[in-house]
Order: sequence, then C-alpha cells, then structure tokens
Amino acid sequence: MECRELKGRKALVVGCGLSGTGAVRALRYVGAEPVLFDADGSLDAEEIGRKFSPEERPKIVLGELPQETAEAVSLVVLSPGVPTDTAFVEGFRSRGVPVWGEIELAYRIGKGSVIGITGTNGKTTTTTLVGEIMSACRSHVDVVGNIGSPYTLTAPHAQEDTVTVAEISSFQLETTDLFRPDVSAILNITPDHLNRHHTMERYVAVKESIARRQTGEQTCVLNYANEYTRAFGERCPARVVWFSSADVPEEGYYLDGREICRVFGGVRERLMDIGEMNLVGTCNVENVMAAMAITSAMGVPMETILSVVRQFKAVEHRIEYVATKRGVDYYNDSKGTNPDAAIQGIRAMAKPTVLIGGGYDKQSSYDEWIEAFDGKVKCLVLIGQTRDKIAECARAHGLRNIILADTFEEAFAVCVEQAESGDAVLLSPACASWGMFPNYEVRGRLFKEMVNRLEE
Ligand code: UMA
Repeated sequence: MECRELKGRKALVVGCGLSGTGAVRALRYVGAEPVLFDADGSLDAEEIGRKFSPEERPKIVLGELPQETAEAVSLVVLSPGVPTDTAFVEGFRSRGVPVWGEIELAYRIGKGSVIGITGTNGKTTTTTLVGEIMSACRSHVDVVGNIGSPYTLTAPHAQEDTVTVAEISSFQLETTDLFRPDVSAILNITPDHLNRHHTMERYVAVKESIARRQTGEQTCVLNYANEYTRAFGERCPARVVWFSSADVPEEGYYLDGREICRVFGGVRERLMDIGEMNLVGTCNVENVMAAMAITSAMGVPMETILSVVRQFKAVEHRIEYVATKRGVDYYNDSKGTNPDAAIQGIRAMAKPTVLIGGGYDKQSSYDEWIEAFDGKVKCLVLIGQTRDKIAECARAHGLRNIILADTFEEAFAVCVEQAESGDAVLLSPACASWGMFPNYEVRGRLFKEMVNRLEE
C-alpha cells in the first residue's frame, strides 16, 4: 500500500490521544477518509470532534467497532499505546490490511532527512539536544515523536531540506515497516515495558528494528558499554559509530577521565571536558556523546556541536532542579519511569534524600534500583499500584524508613515533613505514572507546582 493509493479509501485510526489526532490529519492530507476509533466508550465524541477543523473532522466511533466498519477499511493506524498482539489487530492483519503506526505513516508522507533515536533511557534529552544542534546549522528542523509531538503533524509540511529528529519508543517501532532513518541511534537497552513485549528478547528485537532497513550508506549510533547494543553492532546492517562511557571503542566517542574524546581511523581527538556541560550524571555524558555522534554523522561541524552542547540545559522532568525551600533541594525526575532511569536519578544526588517512588506496574524488578540508593535514601515514600511490591523489596534490602501514601499530594506532604535542611527531595518513581496520571509530564508538573507553593 502506497500513500497515494489511500486517496478516497477508509483508514481506521485507533486511539484518540495525541498520536491518533495527528494520524487523522495526515490521512486527510493524503486524501484518505479517516475513521477515528477509541476503545474507551466513556469518551465524549463531540469533544474529540472539536480537536479538528470541519474539513478534517473524521467519523468517530467509541467503545465497540462495528464489524462492517472494520471490514470497510484499507489501512489501520495504531496509536503507540495500543498493543499489537491482540485478536483485534490480528483480525486486520489476517485479512491483509496493513497495520502502521505514527512513524510509518509520517515517514511515507514526509521528505528530507530523518534521524531516529531510540533506547530505554536518555531518548528525550538526546533528541532535544540533537534538535538544537541541527537547528544551529539547518533552517528546517522538526523534533517529533515520543517526545510528545506526533511526527504525523509535521510530515505533510516537510521539504527536501527538512531534518526530522524523531524520538521513537519501542511501542512506535512495533508498527514500522519501510521506515529507514538516515541516522539511527539505540542509546541503551535495559528491561522495560515487559508487560507489553512479554520477553526481553522481544523487547531487544523491537529496539533493534530501528536499523532493520538501513544499509552501509546510513549510520547507526550504538552504546559500546551496553551489552545488548554492543552485541547488535556485530549484526547491524548500517555503518556503526560507537559511544562509550566505559571503554575505548575502535571507532567512535569515549570518555577518558573527565574528557570526551573521539577516535576515527586511529586518530584520537580530545573534544571537551565534562565540566563544560550543564548536565549531571554519567547518563548525560552518554547522551551528549550520542548526540555528537549523530550530528557529526549528519555533517555538522564539531565546532558547532560543541558550542550548542556547552549551552544546553537539562530537559524538563529529567533530574530537573526545581527549587530550594527551607534548605531542602527539590528535584523532579518524573521521567524516571523505569528502574534503570531512576538509578541515574538517585546516583545524581549528593545529599541525604527523601525519595518518592512507585506507580503503574510494568512488571519491573526493583532490586538494582534499591541497591543504587547506596545509603543516601533516608526515607522512601511510595505511591501507586507498585507501592507494596517496592516496599517489600526495599525491606529485603534493609531499608527501614518506608512510608506508603494513598495520593500524590499525601506523598509530597510526607516528604516535606521528613526532609531537613541540607537534604534533597527527589521524585524519581521508577514506574510509569499511568493509573494516577495521564503521563509523567502531568506528574512532574504537579510536583513542581507543589514545590513552588512551599514557603521559602
Ligand atoms: N486506546 C485504545 N485501545 C487500546 C489502548 C488505548 O483505544 O487498546 C486508546 C485510549 O483509550 C486513549 C488512546 O488510545 O484514548 C491513547 O493513545 P496512546 O496511549 O498511544 O497515547 P497518545 O496520547 O496517542 O500518545 C502517544 C504516546 N503514548 C504512549 O506511547 C503510551 C506518547 O508517548 C507520544 O508522545 C505520543 O503518542 C506522540 O507520539 C508518551 C509515553 O508515555 C510520552 N511513551 C512511553 C514512554 O516514553 O515510556 C512509551
């Protein structure tokens, strides 16, 4: 199925969130007739309809999809949150109806060059930094995808000189087919979203699929210090450029003491001291090295890259300093949505810390996260579906001061009570926000609002 064949044909968009809204617009752009379906029957069709102009407005179906509607569609576009291994999706596939996601649809419509960035952690920081570096030397740069801005909204306006920088989640990679970025990156792979992908093997395979269609003419940037991405380097069809915070790769970027260096063709170059960055933590050194590798592969001069890196500040919700109130430093790491990301959060703390953890259950294991507390967590405040599971694990690791809270507001009040001058309070839950919040951004913003409302 080519996009031009969609003209006049019905296409089903599943999910009325951000991604589904963008997909409807992109389908209208190619002349298709979108039907927007959401399994949540409690949504308000009129309210959803108001997101669109009268010409764009799709037919909206909520709750159950009638069989005749399902049979009338030539294409299905799934939102990332919709699982792909259900009877609902299989029904379309078995009838030969293509099932795409946001990335595939937008890629087929768009023009110009594409950078695709995936990985368990660090995607948003790296994507934002790559976007800023590219913007320093190119006039049309779109930063899209999992970062919160659907690729389908920008793709119809892309020109040959457009550079699209896409943050791509494993959910979004599951529904790609012809997608082939000019430069791809897999920043790291650690267990996450196992309730959706079921096994680590499947999760790793989905992440690797970002490079599936690449050839030796394109570049794939990989982490040499991560066992999964290092192993993938052997099989990757693209030209591999490494980055590593631990060892010196044959070709690529690495850390030598406090200096970021690179080696190509046996020639070593020192690039910058990590003290020149405004970001904390080894994870951010890795993100910076990945961004250097990606943008250098896109032809950006190293001088430009370094000058943008020196000015770049932490992105919202990623070990973000909020304020100091009554001698207590407050940090928002709401983006710590899995244990591995939260390990980076607690490692970055240099003071006794009151930590808020817990949330939606992605069937993660919390042992490594709790081991990383390293005596710094003076009180662990737990919320959400996972609170008992984490409490049990923390007790097994010898932690005693554990407080369970019923609401986020209550958890915050406990932190204020427990923290003394000279301490830090960190929101870094190691879990997704779902069940208590629509997303981690809402969780992080509420935290910041509560911090800012505290008296000095
Ligand atoms: N829905 C169904 N059927 C289902 C499941 C969901 O109809 O079986 C409906 C829900 O009722 C809801 C809609 O789908 O109305 C929500 O779709 P969605 O969950 O895909 O959310 P969107 O608002 O479309 O946002 C999605 C991404 N969300 C997820 O992957 C869960 C956003 O990533 C992304 O920014 C946006 O598309 C644009 O690309 C968020 C995220 O949490 C930030 N990502 C995860 C992460 O980073 O860990 C992967």
